[in-house]
Amino acid sequence: MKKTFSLIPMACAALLATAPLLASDPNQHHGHHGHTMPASSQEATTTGTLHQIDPEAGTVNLTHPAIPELGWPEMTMDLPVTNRVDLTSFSPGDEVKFTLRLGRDQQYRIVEMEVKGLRVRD
Ligand SMILES: [Cu+2]
Repeated sequence: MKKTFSLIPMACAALLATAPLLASDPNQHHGHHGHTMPASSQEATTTGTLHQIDPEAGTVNLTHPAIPELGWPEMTMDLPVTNRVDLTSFSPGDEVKFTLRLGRDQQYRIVEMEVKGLRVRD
């Protein structure tokens, strides 16, 4: 008997289909960006679908769309999360909005993350 494929690729497709919400976020604010833009961006806010969450290791596995600010294609990957983000409040399958920031060690980390859809802010 053959195993069925995981649902993850379908989740990616669904995410891409809903990508237009990336296009504009009138409520975005970047109060900590007081200086001129660096040559390449060290921070980007985007969306994703969580697949795995490891609070002990401080990592998540997620699928994110292309991130033009960083020159990243759309992909499924593991990302470290800073201890400012409480991973115990997330579940696999959550659609999230998150901010990546480049550390001095040239490693991108998620510095902020929230579930989309549950909490509506305006
Ligand atoms: Cu990636």
